[in-house]
Amino acid sequence: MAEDQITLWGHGSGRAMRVHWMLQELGLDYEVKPIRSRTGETLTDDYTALNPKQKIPTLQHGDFVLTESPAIIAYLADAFDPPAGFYAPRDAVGRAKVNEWCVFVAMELDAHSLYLVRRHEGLPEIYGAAPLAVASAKEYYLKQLNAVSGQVASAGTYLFGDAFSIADILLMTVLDWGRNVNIELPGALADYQRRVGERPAYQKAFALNYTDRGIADVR
Ligand SMILES: N[C@@H](CCC(=O)N[C@@H](CS)C(=O)NCC(=O)O)C(=O)O
Repeated sequence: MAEDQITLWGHGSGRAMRVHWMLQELGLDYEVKPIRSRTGETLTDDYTALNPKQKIPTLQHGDFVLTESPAIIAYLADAFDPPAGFYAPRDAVGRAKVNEWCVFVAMELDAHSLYLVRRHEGLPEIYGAAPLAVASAKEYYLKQLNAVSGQVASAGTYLFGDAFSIADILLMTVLDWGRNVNIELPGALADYQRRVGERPAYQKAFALNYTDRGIADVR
């Protein structure tokens, strides 16, 4: 299974970036199908059979198909041997703590905050403009970030100290997204964002995922 072909469907979005980045951290070879959201490319019969949600990203690993970016990177952390310095605990308590941060980032910072801003400020023609909801979501995002600042300040370099994990991948992609909608970060998190942005795997993934945009446009 580990040596089966890996294919990543998705390009140009923060959620696809998470999967590119994890594959780069693991040093894996993979094929990219560079389809994008809202181009019609996710609506074809063939793609809908893979991902009925008609969204990106989707991962194929041999015959195994998986959607949802947090689930995909968690699967990759389980299915492959983590490189030195990558925290991918195999015990229940360790996994639960990583999962706790992953769910927090995916729910509180992504789904309940920035995705709301994206839909109701960035895509009003599809989802409707809702300025009050957008302002409230931005405020909520900043409030929730306090929990993250505290963890980074006490843990050290990454969310779990010196070892990098999938929770950092999720967090960084959300911080980049927040920066992209002009939400300035508190100092400790701005430093974290700079530090994480120096990882070679992040930079390789960024260049692959955002081929038509410079790094400065998103970070
Ligand atoms: N919860 C999903 C969200 C996937 C998602 O919303 N992808 C966006 C691009 S970032 C998409 O494909 N949107 C297309 C659409 O809504 O039509 C994940 O994390 O993978």
